[in-house]
Amino acid sequence: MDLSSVEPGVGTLPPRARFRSSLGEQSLNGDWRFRLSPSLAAAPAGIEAEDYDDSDWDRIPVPSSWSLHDVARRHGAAPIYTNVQFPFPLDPPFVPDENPIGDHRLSFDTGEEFLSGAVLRFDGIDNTADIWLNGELLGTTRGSRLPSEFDVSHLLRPAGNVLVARVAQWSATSYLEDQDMWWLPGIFRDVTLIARPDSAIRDLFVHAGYSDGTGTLRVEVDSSLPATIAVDELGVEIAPGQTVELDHVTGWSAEEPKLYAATITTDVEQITTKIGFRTVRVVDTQVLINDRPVVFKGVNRHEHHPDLGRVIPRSVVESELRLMKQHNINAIRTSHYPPHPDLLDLADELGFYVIDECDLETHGFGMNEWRRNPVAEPEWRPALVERMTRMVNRDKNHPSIFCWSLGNECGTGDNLKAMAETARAIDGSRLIHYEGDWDSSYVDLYSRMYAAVDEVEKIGQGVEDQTTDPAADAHRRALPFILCEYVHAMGNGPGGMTEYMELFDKYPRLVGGFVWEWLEHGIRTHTDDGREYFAYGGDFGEPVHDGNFVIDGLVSADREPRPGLIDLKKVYEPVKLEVAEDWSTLTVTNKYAFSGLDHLRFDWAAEDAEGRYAAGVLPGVAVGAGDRATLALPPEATAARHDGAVLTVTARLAKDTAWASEGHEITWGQAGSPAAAAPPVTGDVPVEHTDAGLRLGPALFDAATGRLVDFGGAVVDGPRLNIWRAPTDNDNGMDHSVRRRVSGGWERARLDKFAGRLATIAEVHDDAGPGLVITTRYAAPSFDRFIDTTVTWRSDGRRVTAEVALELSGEWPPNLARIGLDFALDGGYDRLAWAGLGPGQQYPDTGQAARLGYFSASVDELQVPYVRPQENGSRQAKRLTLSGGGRDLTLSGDDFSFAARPWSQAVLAAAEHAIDLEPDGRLHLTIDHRQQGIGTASCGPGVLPAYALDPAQLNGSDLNFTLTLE
Ligand code: IPT
Repeated sequence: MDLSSVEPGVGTLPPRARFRSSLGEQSLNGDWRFRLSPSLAAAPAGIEAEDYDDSDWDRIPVPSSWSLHDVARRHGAAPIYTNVQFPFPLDPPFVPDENPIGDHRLSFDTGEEFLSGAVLRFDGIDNTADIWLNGELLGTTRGSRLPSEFDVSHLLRPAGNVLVARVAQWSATSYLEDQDMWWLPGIFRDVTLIARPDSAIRDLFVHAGYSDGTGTLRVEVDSSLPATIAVDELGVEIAPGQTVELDHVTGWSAEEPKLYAATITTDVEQITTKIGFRTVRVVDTQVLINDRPVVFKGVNRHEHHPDLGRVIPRSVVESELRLMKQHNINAIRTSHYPPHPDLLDLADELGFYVIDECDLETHGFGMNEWRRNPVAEPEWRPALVERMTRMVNRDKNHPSIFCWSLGNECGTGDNLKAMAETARAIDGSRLIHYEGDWDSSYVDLYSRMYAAVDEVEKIGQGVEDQTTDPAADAHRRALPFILCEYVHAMGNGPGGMTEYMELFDKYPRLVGGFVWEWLEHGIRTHTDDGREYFAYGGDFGEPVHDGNFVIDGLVSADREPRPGLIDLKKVYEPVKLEVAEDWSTLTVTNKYAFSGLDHLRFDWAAEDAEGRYAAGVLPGVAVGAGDRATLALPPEATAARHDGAVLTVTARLAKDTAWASEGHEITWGQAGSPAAAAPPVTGDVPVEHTDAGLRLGPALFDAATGRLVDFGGAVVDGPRLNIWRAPTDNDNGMDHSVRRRVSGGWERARLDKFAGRLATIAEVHDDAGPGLVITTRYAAPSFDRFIDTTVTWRSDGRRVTAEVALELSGEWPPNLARIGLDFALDGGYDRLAWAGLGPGQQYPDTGQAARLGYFSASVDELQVPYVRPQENGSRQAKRLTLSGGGRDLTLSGDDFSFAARPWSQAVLAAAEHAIDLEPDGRLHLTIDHRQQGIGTASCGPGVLPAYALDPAQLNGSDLNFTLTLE
């Protein structure tokens, strides 16, 4: 094997489109013989021989990522996760001698139809393989996520064919495939034998454009036989190369993904394919699809499966794309390689705008000042251009693809320009994308990742800084702007999505963005005693790794939505519904580019503490694409308004679609307010001195600590001031272990170690009646910064009110995590009901999906099981009732937030995986008066100033609040 070659694959056929012909295909997926060796030197010789005895080899399914299979794990294979850094020395084109080799063998018989000519196709082998059929070397595959086809016409026989693949984990081309994901070698996509006699069609190129109601169709057919192309639905029959203009064609868009079945027929075969009429153009810094400006509400999608690695069953792909559609996502960037072809078929059918990205990333060279970066070294150019050629040819017939991307994070270099030119020469009908060269001189979109809101706004206004090369400036200023990655969905968050969406809505040049990323890449793993968890970097003993940075998705590895996805659905809503404060009108903004609202129905419902008490439908909501209208709400809805009530207007699908059923909620709008805060009590019972402590109505305080120990029979420990939280990934910042950002400041200031000392405890008797005033000084070890917390307690005999006043002194880090009060409760409280925002979590800059209303949940249900545990589960309320213990306890106040957990915050912070969290038998309740936002600093900008909790800015109502317990 030549593992240090920088050349393209060897022995492969020229690339072509993928299509299905009546001539037939045979899948060679299935059980293959498999043998793993630790290095090429240790790998067995002679395996290509037909009579090689592989009877003592293991078996492995093909396709597979071998590191996830016991047959390989037993021999030392393991997943490796690195983000930017290469796990081996940067010594191109060489790779380490320790280079796992997976030998694969399959014997197969085949049918008559393959004997007059056939092609063998590998859809993806990571990283490189030598392939033999019946003892003869066919060639070498390179380019893990691109197909390689070999002509096997001269070798195939009806029975006893022996196919051998020697797969190496590392080769020179590993330097081109440094994507932020697990390194997972194997034959991970399908292997197929395809009947292709000389007379068969070699390639097909469908050109189907659309403008102003007219479709234009031309199909190039590479065939030695005459062919005809028929689109029955349009009554069209044309010859290859002939152009027809068609009236009354429905264009293809993500909103209305109309496809027409086409048949291409020759004397020997029939090919069926689907055509979508779609033209993409850049006009006045906007992207027009079929003449309409489009906003891309996208996500980055990697391919990962928690049990199978890079093998994703089609049913999983289908359900995840449906899930995307159900969450108002209309665009996918196939980060950072061409996806399994099924994805593109489904994107055509379900309706997504796709950026198809080439299998290329050389990010790790950046750690060495980009020395010897392959995209800048001439000897790599043929391989890079060939990769682009293979992607464009494989995927050129998909209407969903509006844009070709050269790759990701490769710095700059002339080979990228050569790739762009190559793509344009094959297919001038789509845009070209590459983010890494900010001058953007050879691309059609100005693309950036993680740019901050203020910079994006400048770009929207066209007043951004000049390009590095002044000659490129005019070109870039004429380009639409896209965020190929933004808002990093790692752990709790991302915060601040709304602010980006507002910019996309406001500035035509800002054509949208792609959230990083759709999916977490956890690997399902079990402890010795059988408990399940998702593993991340380092969990397989990798000496070099990037920890949980691989866990950064809107859905978990098994496609369970995280709160970020629920929020994104609201942020990406295609229709905006605004209910007037007095419930009299509804303002509807149709944010679709093409669709009216006929496919939706609208209903309203009014709810108060007793539940839903009035509801109805809204007839005739007709607002054209891009328009806005204000309609009167039905008089019954307006009349339903009263204190403590909420009106919700909901837009739902009026009938079943390919991705959701009739009734599926698209979005909603609300007005009203659940529950007014109960008025604080006036003190009319005196303090009693008892053996157990100081009693004030139902509250009993420990005289030595000043803490509440019993409330109406419930065993309580609190309140304790809490200004910290279990750091979120966004608090930790991008470099989790070294350059901690916000949470680093907390750690240095020891906010997690704050403890209170009772300063004074005294009785008062003033205009507001009798009460107990307790001042506690909170401080951290080693430092002289204090928060003096004074709580004045009063009771009417049944309830108590705590009036809290904080006073900060000393020097503080730039942010606090929260201003909260902690309580721990014994006695089995395990259910919470609240009036406020729900049902999901909400922080100052997240929780766009949280709605006004009345909610209840078990403590279990309140937890978000992040793979690496961290602060989660906060909800805003005016009134909160705990039950399941002795007597119900109710807390009320002006808007506060609460989090309730079966473990302490310290335990939450220390846990590395969700299974490290074990309930300790108490309910840990934090009542927050203020909290710092979440931001998206795990990769990108931190919390926006409006959502930061800066101690220097705290005043008045930030430091004074009231809570009533009953
Ligand atoms: C950016 C990468 O393009 C992407 O693959 C992923 O690693 C993401 O970051 C973080 O999860 S690159 C980053 C250094 C801006």
